[in-house]
Amino acid sequence: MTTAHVTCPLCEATCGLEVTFDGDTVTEVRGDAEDVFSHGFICPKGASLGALHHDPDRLRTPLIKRNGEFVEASWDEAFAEIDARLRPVLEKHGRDAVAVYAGNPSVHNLAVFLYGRALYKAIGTKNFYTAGTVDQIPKHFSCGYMFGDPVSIPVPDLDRTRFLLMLGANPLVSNGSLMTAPDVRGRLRGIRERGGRVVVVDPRRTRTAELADEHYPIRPGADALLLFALVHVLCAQRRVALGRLAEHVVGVDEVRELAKPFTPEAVAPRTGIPAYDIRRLAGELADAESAAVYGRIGTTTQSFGTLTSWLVDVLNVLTGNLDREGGAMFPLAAAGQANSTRNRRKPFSTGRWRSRVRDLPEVIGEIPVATLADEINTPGEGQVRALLTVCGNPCLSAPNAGRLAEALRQLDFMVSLDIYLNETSRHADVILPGPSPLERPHYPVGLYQFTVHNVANWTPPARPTDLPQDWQTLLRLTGIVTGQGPNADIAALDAFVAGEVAKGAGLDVSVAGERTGPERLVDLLLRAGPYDLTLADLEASPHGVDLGPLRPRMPDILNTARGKIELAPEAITGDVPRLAAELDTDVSPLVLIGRRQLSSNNSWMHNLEPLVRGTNRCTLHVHPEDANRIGLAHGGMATVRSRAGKIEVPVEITSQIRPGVISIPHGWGHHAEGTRTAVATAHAGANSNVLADEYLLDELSGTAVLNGIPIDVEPASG
Ligand SMILES: Nc1nc2c(c(=O)[nH]1)N[C@H]1C(S)=C(S)[C@@H](COP(=O)(O)OP(=O)(O)OC[C@H]3O[C@@H](n4cnc5c(=O)[nH]c(N)nc54)[C@H](O)[C@@H]3O)O[C@H]1N2
Ligand SMILES: Nc1nc2c(c(=O)[nH]1)N[C@H]1C(S)=C(S)[C@@H](COP(=O)(O)OP(=O)(O)OC[C@H]3O[C@@H](n4cnc5c(=O)[nH]c(N)nc54)[C@H](O)[C@@H]3O)O[C@H]1N2
Ligand code: SF4
Ligand SMILES: [Mo]
Repeated sequence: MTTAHVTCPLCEATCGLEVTFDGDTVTEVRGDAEDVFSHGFICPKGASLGALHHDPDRLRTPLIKRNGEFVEASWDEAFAEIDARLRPVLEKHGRDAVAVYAGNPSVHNLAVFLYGRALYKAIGTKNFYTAGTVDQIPKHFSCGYMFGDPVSIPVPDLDRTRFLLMLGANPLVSNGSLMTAPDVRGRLRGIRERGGRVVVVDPRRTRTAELADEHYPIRPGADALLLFALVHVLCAQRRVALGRLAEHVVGVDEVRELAKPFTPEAVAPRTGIPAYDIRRLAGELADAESAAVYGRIGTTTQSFGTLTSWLVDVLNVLTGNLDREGGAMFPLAAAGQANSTRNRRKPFSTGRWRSRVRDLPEVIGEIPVATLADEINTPGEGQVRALLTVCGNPCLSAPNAGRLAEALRQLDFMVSLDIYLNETSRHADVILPGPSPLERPHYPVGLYQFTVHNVANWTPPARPTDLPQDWQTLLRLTGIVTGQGPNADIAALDAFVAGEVAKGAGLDVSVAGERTGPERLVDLLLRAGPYDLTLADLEASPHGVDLGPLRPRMPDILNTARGKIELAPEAITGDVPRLAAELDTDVSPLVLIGRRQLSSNNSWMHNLEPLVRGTNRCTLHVHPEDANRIGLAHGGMATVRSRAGKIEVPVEITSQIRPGVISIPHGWGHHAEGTRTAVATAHAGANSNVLADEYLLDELSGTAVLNGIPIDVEPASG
């Protein structure tokens, strides 16, 4: 028996786990009680790391499609095939003809996080897509314009705050997002034990709402109205108190003006929250000794994603809680901290290029995935003819998934870096797998930028593997797209990447000694970081290094042109009239929202028996009143229709959802032909993104509306 201590790479919480092996077999995974951050916390997904490692369906060799069937291939054959078929597309049709889609695990996979960029830059396409445009891009947009850097996203100081106002987030299930915090339940209880309060705004009475002091079941998409009304009350009652932020803020008067029409009475019908409650909430927020407003995916993947994301921080500023202990603070990561004075960049801007077909602006280098199908379907110069997916399953995660799947069939060539043959990778011509989480090193560079407590924890590979590491695969692809052929000198390319990282950090690359790959990059990033750490220091601390509670970072953090917090940037406030128009618009009688589930990880962990056993979870939640009116029976089937498509799902009647709203979780629908995920197929469920409309976007950021989709429901016939 041996044990390994690993940082779980499955979600944003970064829990420390202790994995026990009998030889090469995982016999147990439990929370590492000595982990400096998670103190033994674990969730069902983390506990299934062994099942993932041993999953017989997980790919272990490259696959090449020959005459419509996948056959196993050697790595050399796979790269030769890619070279032979991708290079002609680049040469004949140019770089924009090759699109990239990078999915969520790109952030959770160290090699992809560090080396993906080199490949994407080498491809040089404007058609760069990620899961961000079905996720958090509105927050990058708002913070980019307010603070000057799209990664300067404040996180609630969970362990010290006395008041938490949380909108569109269910961290008891999601384990937190843009808020790296193992054991959110314990931390929220801590707030209450300190005499503080937790307020949740969510159309559903979620587990998080159950634990809270107050729950407001808001109408989907109305958060910006609610937040504006809170701003209105603070201004009207002269309760704006900037505190020590005062000298750093511009735009307060503009915000006060903009908030005028959004009285509690005006927004009450549309939000479904009584004016009286809104006033009381504003008072509680202003009175709190310290407070943090936090919004997550229910506030970003909706019509007013950017305005909502902006107003969250407007409230943090107006109450003097930004960058203050117990408020909303900016972490200081040990490695890869992009937003400090050492790394001054150009102030944030968007729309540096636009999408060809729908003229949608680029945000942080990305085009909305909602328009990927348009770019594939529409002939003309710059048409997308080849696609590389990296750790992504857009056929289940992107809007109008039905149309996207059809579009993928039209591509000349497609490559998927994926560990499964699933709904998306089945469309590929070549699939390149990678090592399991237990066979690669890990360090959550990206997630530590959003942590509620500064920590650093390095994970060496727990087990050896015959597979190439993902960074080697990415560099071989980089060789191909730069015309060096399928057998480029990986060591030379790696040295180049390391040289660039060292240069950016003002270091000589030789300080990292003999190390190569991600080890060398992380060592360089740590050395360049603010804590004077090296990788050797972390190697000597298998349970992590505690770098202390969050500390104020103002004004160092500010990177706007004026060096101030821009409370009312035009790029954002230009969308306020669209919001004001909402006050007079009729609402759809029935809208669809999503919901996450403890034992799911978006679309891709449904092939693990321990996570799918039990009752079918892909059900439609509907309030008893709506069920009665529509004639839906508990346990019966419903047909759900939107402009984009139609699915059938089993009905679960529950008063935990507000009337006028139905909920279906995303990431299901594993019935596609030609996949190799036996367990998932046996628990297929339905794909809710067949219903999501690719033309409904948060207008500023291009992020898809996945919450608040107008819908028709009827009992399924037969
Ligand atoms: N309706 C609706 N849709 C949503 C959402 C919603 O709330 N509602 N949420 C959105 C959000 S927030 C997100 S982030 C997206 C997620 O969207 P995606 O990132 O497109 O989808 P995932 O389900 O995360 O799929 C991850 C893929 O990566 C593969 N994979 C996992 N680990 C590895 C690895 O280590 N290496 C490689 N090579 N591959 C790996 C998996 O097999 C899977 O194919 O979905 C979005 N879609
Ligand atoms: N177990 C599990 N954990 C996960 C994931 C998973 O699939 N499963 N996915 C991971 C990913 S990629 C992400 S991005 C994070 C997301 O992390 P969270 O944002 O915490 O995720 P959700 O549980 O989807 O919570 C969103 C909530 O918003 C509510 N909501 C919907 N529409 C609205 C609205 O208009 N207004 C308001 N106020 N609320 C609304 C929904 O009812 C839901 O409860 O979770 C991550 N963690
Ligand atoms: S909460 Fe997230 S990081 Fe922690 S064990 Fe579960 S999946 Fe892993
Ligand atoms: Mo996400």
